Amino acid sequence: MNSILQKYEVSKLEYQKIGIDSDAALEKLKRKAISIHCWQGDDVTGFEDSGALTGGISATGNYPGKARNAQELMADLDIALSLIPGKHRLNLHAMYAITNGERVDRDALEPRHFADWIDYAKDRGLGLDFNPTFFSHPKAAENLTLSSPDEETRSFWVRHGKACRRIAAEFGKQLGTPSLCNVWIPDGYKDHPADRLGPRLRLKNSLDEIFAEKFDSHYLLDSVEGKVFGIGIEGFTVGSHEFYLGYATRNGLYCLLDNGHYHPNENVSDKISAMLTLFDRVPLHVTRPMHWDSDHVVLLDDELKAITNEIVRCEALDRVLIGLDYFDASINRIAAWVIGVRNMQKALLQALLMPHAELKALQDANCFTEQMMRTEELKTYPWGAVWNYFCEQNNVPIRESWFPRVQDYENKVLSKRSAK
Ligand code: RNT
Ligand code: ZN
Repeated sequence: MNSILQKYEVSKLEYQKIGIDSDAALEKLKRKAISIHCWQGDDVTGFEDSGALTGGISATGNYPGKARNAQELMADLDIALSLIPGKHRLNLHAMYAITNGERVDRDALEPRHFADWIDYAKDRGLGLDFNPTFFSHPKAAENLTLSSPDEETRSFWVRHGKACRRIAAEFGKQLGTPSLCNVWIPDGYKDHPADRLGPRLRLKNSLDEIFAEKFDSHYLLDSVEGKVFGIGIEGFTVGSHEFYLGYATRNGLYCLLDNGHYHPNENVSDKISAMLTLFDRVPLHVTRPMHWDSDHVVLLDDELKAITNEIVRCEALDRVLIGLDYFDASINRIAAWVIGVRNMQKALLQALLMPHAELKALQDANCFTEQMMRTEELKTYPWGAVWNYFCEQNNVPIRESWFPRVQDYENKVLSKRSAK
């Protein structure tokens, strides 16, 4: 018997003593797909040659070897996927259209411009999610898109939103799993505006136009993502949380929560249960804000565990759609993917190995001392042994042994790429 399995068997007995079936936990973990964001691979650059990243978001660092085209991004993703246990989803942005040299503006994008991505996903058994790209474009230079007072600009972005929903619906149809199409816009002002209502009314009208076309929910799910502020847009954000929460509730859309988009003392972990009372699904962008929406690599920190504890406690593994959203250009980009996705899964696993029903019963009986004691003692249970066994079961390297593969790829492939 190998030691990974031996350690697992011992740990399994420990969990059994507190009423936890670790085999069942691993089954659930295996079935939970994480939507992996393609944009970590190239610092949110895309394939359009449209210049700098705009919209108040920023990827800092210049680690060598970033993907410069679709072939490189796909190859890099393959390395990451080979080191992550389970079957997942890939989250694309409109700026990753593959047009083979043809210049296609954002309002003219069609499903055929994503045919190579559909083939890529089909070959690997991945689902696809999607995002219109309302930034890094000449028509978004003022950080005003769907709320622009310039009608030509506003209607251009409305056409983009409509085009993207058709593309995402095609993903869902071809891959047999609904595609989440998430609208995030950078719109806002650097300083205190003279008019807050006007931009918000224009945004509402634009969304009404974009969401007028109805699609089968087996193919397409729609969400809107609010925010508190962006760099250079500190004074006012048109698409604030309450704007979108209300809009989504009234219009049958989902309201996506990005945990970098709230005031630092507000926690998305607390918002999940509130949203579950209103919506049948809650999409997330899991990231790591450091002081602000800095989109650092997801670590196994307290807030990540608080988020997954809530998902599992609410028995909402199938209702909470987990997507990642970070972009660190200062470290190896493939390692950044692997670290973040594996951490997301580790956090889910530790949550799946908790006796939630018993802890809830203690709360309802006002036994707060015992509830605290049990919660704290759980923290040193041997979930690491269960995680290692999960990696072995799913044929990916355990612990730090995945890293030499990334180093080898860096030496053989990434180091040969010149900076663009
Ligand atoms: C920006 C939003 C948005 C983007 C991606 C690239 O603050 O979080 O989701 O990060 O669309
Ligand atoms: Zn986000």
